[in-house]
Amino acid sequence: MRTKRDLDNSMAWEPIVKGTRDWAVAPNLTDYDQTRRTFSWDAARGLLDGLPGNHGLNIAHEAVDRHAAGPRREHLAIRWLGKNGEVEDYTYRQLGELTNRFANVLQGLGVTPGDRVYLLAGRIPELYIAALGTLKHRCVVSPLFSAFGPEPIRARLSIGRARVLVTTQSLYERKVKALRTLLPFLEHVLLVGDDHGPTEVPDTKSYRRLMDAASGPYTIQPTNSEDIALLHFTSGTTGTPKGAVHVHGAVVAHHITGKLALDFHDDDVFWCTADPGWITGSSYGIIAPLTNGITSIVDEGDFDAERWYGILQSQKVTVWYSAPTAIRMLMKAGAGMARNYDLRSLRFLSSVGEPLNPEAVVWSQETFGRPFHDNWWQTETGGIMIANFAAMDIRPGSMGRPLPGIDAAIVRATPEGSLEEIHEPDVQGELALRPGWPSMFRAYWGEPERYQKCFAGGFYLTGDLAKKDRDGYFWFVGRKDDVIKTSGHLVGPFEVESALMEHKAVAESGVIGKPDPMAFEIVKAFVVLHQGYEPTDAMKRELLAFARTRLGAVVAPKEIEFVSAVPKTRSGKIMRRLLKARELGLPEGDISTLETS
Ligand code: 6R9
Repeated sequence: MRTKRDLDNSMAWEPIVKGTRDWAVAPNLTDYDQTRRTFSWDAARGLLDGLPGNHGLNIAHEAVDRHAAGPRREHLAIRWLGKNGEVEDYTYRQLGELTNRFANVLQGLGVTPGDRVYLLAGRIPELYIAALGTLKHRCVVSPLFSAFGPEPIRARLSIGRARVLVTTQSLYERKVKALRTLLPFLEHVLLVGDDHGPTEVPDTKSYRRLMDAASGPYTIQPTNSEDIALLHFTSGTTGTPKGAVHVHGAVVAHHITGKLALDFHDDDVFWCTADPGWITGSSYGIIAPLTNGITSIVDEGDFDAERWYGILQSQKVTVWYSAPTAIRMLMKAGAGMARNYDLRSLRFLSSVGEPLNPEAVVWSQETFGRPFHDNWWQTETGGIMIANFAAMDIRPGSMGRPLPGIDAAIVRATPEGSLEEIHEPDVQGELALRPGWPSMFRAYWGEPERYQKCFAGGFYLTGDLAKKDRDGYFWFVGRKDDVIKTSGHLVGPFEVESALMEHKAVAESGVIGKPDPMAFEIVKAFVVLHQGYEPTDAMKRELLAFARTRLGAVVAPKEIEFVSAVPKTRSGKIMRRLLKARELGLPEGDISTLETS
């Protein structure tokens, strides 16, 4: 299996040349250069309705109401597949009614536009209904991973000062109840029963009862395209999690990237495997397929190779959006398994979140007769920025080319401290984007300075290192900072270090992403123990369990190593780069600021 280190050699892979005339369905974008030349965001905006009476742009209107009132009203919007085999279908009309009810629930509780409504649940229908209903009521929706432990949940609820939380009874009891005294701003907790029924739990309200009592009609009030719609948390190297703020106008980018990068056509059955706790699961698991009026599959279950192939077959999925870790797990299960299923409905396969190794692209071409199309974006960009398009030849290992309307560049700092674009091909620098696309984040919640630091020289700086080849294809090299990508999830080392430090035996810790053939990276912690504590296997197990209880499985370290000291700069910053270099047996680089005493 190829890892990140091998990606440097990947330009040597044979391109996958796709025929341009034998399409069963012609791609939406057939001539890249031509589309780039003629593209305008105004024209993309023109593909949407806007609220009746020229009352602005609201994501939920574009995603639900305009279809519920039009020729696609009886079209299947969401098919939900429960983890125990249940199936629930929601047409655009039904989704319109249910999201109206949820908007009325918020209204009835006295929740007002701009208030934050957080969602903490697995992929259940109520999550999707609440998200869209929240947008109708012009509140800010913030979906959290249900796999988070209490600490990441508390931090995120506090940063955005959640007024409402929609969650399930069991998640509430396991993860939120004990935090309530720390969350005085959290006024309403709406619980979905574990059987999706009504609940009776002190200090909470029953989602089902409120929905049953709510009235059906709801008119979305005028919405400015700059009104805040989504708050999606991401991680940095230091400090608290960052709440990326997205506005209703972002829907223009969601919609057009669905068409151009994911090649949505009217009759598509689309399956985005991502959880809405991750931006992919919001932008493409909720918004983009619905604004395009197509059918979206939502699977509650976790990854399981047989289950996934079964879904592709039984639901006749045509467009599939997944992530490299999952693709590598399918590869591990073997191409033979895939051949037991009829996967001929699949037309377009796409991947995001981590480097997609060239081998995986070639494997999917051999196994499905279709290559995975890698694309690149971030929580901050709100939508796909760089992509391998359906009509374009694929260079396995490359992220593709910028979307029409997106100017991407490779930049570096000059000796004078300003920023310059690197025009020579194949030279590594920081991947940067010219601001101005509709789904660009508008702030980090409550942190204007942190936001400002992302911009310089007329660019948004992504924090990723990349190269651009002579034909304009972009190649991922690595992260500039120390954030960790594990199974597609960004993890901030500081959040993990802080949680470990709360254990009485831990004096210090430094956390890195250790390369992993399956998950891209795993979270590894180096730990210094206080005097009097022994670095035993039992202590290791205790710390792993402690971190897992506090942080949840996604964020907690998978590996712990005891060390006598954590290397730090003279100013006291943990040198995670050095820990990583040592872990990999690489040269330790410039250690001139390393504290030696
Ligand atoms: C959508 C999403 C963003 C970071 C990004 C980069 C990494 C995303 C990638 C990729 C290599 C790709 N990343 N796509 N790396 N190839 N195709 O993933 O958002 O969770 O904010 O992560 O993920 O490092 O900067 P987010």
